[in-house]
Amino acid sequence: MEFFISHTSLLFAGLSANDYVGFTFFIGYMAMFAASVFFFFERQQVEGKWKTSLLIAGLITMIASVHYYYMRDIWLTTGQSPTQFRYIDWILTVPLMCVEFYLILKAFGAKIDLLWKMIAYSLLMLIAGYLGETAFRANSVLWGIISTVGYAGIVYEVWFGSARRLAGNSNDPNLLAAFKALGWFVLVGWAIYPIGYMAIETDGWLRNVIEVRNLDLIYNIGDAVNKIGFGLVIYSLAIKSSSRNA
Ligand SMILES: *C/C=C(C)/C=C/C=C(C)/C=C/C1=C(C)CCCC1(C)C
Repeated sequence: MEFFISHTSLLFAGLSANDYVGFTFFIGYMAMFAASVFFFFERQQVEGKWKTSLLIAGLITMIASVHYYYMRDIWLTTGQSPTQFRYIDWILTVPLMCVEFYLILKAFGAKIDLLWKMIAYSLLMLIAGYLGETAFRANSVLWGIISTVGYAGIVYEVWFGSARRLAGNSNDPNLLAAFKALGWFVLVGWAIYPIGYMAIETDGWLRNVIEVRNLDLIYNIGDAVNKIGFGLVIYSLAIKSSSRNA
């Protein structure tokens, strides 16, 4: 009991009133936890194949929520960026977001190759980004550029590539609207991350504009918006498509 009390007070002593980055770790954790509960329960409201899409949406926010649980602690106890946990989270959740694209396009002819291509781009993007933030930080610009090639591949696929063509040929206005919304998440929502990355102190291009402490602030806001927002687009498509056929 004594341990419990001292542990709790230690935890809360660690979140000071002006630690805005710490706030976003807590908000991100709880928001993504709540979103997972929502997506899992709402599976009952949708039919057939949409249950899988909602399951994946819930897994994305749940995986993130568990990582935020650890990241909060690291931030509070050390004040350091929890880079390893951040990238472990991304390397699981970003490929799952590619799975969401594949699942909604499957009925309109998407082949498994499309999924592998998008996963390969994500891995290139995330592994290069991780190396640039950690082992090869002195060359973070170079690794950032390599990472951006992977990111550009995903953007190309969604805006101009085969994914875009399948959505365009679907003749399903609900699908097309949801696909476009997801495309904006990838183009604008995901662009938040390279901006955060450029705050890296050694040679980040924006290191004199954005404080390093804010890198986590930027990543935390980006994660909540992108993971919950992405899931909500899938959810609304699932609801619309289910009631139309019911
Ligand atoms: C839920 C997590 C998501 C959607 C994470 C997305 C991450 C990115 C789009 C990261 C991109 C990066 C670059 C394009 C260059 C610099 C390094 C990264 C990894 C921050």
